Amino acid sequence: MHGHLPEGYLADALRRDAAFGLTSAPKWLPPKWFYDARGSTLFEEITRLPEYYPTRAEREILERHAADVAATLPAHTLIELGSGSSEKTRLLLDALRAAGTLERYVPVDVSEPALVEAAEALLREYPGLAVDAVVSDFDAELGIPDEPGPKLVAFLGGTLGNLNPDERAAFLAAVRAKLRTGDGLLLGADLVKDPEVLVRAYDDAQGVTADFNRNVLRVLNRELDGDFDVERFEHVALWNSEQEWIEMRLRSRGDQAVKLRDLDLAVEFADGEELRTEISAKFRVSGLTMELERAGFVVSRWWTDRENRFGVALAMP
Ligand code: AVJ
Repeated sequence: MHGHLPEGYLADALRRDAAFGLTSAPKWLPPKWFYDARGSTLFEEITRLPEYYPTRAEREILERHAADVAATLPAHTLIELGSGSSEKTRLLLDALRAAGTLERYVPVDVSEPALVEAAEALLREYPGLAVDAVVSDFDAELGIPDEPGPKLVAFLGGTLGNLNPDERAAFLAAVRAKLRTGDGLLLGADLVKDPEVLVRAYDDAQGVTADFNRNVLRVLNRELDGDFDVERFEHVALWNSEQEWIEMRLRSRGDQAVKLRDLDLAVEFADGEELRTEISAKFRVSGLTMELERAGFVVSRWWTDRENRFGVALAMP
């Protein structure tokens, strides 16, 4: 395990994000704070919901095309950013192993428990594979190691959509700067589609996404000694047609005052006031191809699922 994060880094980052976001107008919090143990479990549950198609659509693409990926990019090392506990990784590992090139797997994630669990399972399942987990905040220091053989950096699940356009450009350029000729980036992106389908994916009938959204308040309560009355915030998911992204918000039911004792901060919410918790941008193949080109990539392949809901691009420096 390579801890690229200094002691107290995450605690400080959370304090800064909460202090800044909760005193901004409108109030906002970055989505990375959803993912404590409970949040990660809720996200896993989301991926199995009938309404949440992206995970299944991306898996379909990888099931059909992982061998193509391995043939186009005979990587010795697979580096997976924001790996979580992804079972989709196995499709890539299997394809690279079948191609005979795979030597090393490097999962990169902010969550150390998720990394340890994933790394241990893979070590058991893939004897002979070197697994070197890297704890890193991929929007700060990427955690992409310099490798001798060709490396494939995978950023799957559509997580790119959590970044706003400026952050996205900076992120893609930073990944590009870590790659050499012969390396590649495998990028999963959710595609623009019927807004009703999109909104349902982020506002499911069982309320799992609502619970996931509110989880960020529980994280603040625990980590910053806060007193958010979690159930007094209503889950909102809406389609921003201009920006082409889904927004998740938490809407205050009634006027409320919240204290975060660790920050010595009192925050007031007016009735109906919304706290913005996530954007999840949806892409067009043409638009994302241009963004990749602007970051210095050449897009060599695009694959989509049969219903054209989700895309996976293979881009090269
Ligand atoms: C993990 C960022 C890809 O944006 O679809 C799922 C997170 N949020 N439901 C997404 C999420 C609400 C997810 N990503």
